Amino acid sequence: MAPSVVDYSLYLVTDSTPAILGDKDLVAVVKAAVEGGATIVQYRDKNSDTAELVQVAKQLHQVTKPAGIPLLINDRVDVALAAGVEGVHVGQDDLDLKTARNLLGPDAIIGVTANNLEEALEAARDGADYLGIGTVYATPTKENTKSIIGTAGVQQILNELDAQGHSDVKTVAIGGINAGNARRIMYQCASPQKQLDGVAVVSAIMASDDPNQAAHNLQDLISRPPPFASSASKQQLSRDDLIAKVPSIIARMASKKPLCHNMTNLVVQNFAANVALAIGSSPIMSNNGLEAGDLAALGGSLVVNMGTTTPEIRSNHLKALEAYNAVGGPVLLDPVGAGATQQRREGVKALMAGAYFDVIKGNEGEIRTVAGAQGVKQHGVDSGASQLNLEDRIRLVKGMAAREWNIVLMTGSTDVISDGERTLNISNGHKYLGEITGSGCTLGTTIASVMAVEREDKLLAAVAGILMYEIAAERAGVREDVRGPGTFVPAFIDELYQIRQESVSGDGKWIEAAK
Ligand code: 3NM
Ligand code: MG
Repeated sequence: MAPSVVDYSLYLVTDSTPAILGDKDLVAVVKAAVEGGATIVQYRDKNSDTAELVQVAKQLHQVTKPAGIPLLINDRVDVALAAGVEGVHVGQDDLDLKTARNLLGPDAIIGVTANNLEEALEAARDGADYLGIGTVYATPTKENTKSIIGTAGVQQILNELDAQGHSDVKTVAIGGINAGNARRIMYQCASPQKQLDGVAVVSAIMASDDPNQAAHNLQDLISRPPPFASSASKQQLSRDDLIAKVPSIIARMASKKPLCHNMTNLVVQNFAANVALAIGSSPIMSNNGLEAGDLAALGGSLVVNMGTTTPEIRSNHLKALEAYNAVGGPVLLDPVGAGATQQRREGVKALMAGAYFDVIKGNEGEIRTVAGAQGVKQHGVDSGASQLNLEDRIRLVKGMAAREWNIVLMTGSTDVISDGERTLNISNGHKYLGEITGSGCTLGTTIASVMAVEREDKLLAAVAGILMYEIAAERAGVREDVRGPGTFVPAFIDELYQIRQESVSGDGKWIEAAK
């Protein structure tokens, strides 16, 4: 079997320990997984004696060979030679790649574990056929892993492999991958130039009661893009052309009255519901993750706001996110106070590892915390600096959106928003927004409401929400009856309502205030 034609899409790594295999038979599990859709198998057994390893390897080979898929041995070139299998997988502490290649020859498949950029580049230079990149997410299966690199870490490696001329080396991600995240991991790890060839799993198949079904399900999940993937290519419109589309999108939102599900903090529930009603969406304020599946089925969007979060609320957020991600319902993360406490920093990490967000919206400090939550070094951002200039803000927002394959909005006197390719600055708004509670949170509600109806172009949807919101604030702020924050709030809700009515009646002149 030529290494170049190997299908790496669903890479099964075996585990014979009782904690994972239970009382199942190893060979039977592998057979079921191969029949279910595993495309390559690595026999990994850190405990058995050599004679046993060779014997089991031969039995496994009798399963994989007729199925036309490769069998590799973890670490042990001698066992691979003795059993006559297709290759080996070597970790960083195992026999080096060049020696393994000399022993096994040019046709053997040799893979290497890569935890960071240096290891990946070295293995690629030395002629690895594929890299097992990880640890993506923390996993009880292998507790002595070096570091958790997240999808961002994998992406950085893919990027650099391509940039340094190693686009031909195959790649699989490993660590904590299961049916709940495999599809998102395939999507979010990709760099624009190089995608993962597959995912490697241990427990998701080996610990399953039905390894055939588990493999079948995983193969099905990774063979198609996730429902939240952008369906349309990003329209390369000028800023003015993009903005000109906004009033008709607001009109569409107001006529469809989409459901906007808010999992928000205690302080702003009432205000957020009023803002949703004013702009023409249909709010539901529910923090119960168990009913999110029913709500997600109604075709609306979800706001996850960390304002008054607790571990219990976080687990409700994760349940709801799973439900919305499964159907592609747009979700917006508002990481309120993200960097302020250890609890919140951990909360952000857990949410980022557990779900896809179509939009992440926050102020400078919050966005910087989220950007760092995956443990990736932020270019040009000194964590000690308190304030970024506009150029650095743009670079951070654009880079993070490209990395997450989503929309990132950093609010401020000038808002910066990007989908990783297109980046816009918006400078509307009014100073009273900074003098009332919940103005950031309800901007999230507004954007999410628009996202529920504008699914093709997520950036356009978010821009429409920001402009409606900030132009309404501007109009309210200059009204004669508004004398301060107190009178501003009802005037603001009225202006949101007015802008909605103008848009619905086909009068889109309000958008001319965009700046
Ligand atoms: N190698 P599960 S993580 C074998 O990071 C292995 O190099 C890893 O198990 C690495 O799919 C890992 O059950 C175990 O999370 C992956
Ligand atoms: Mg090893």
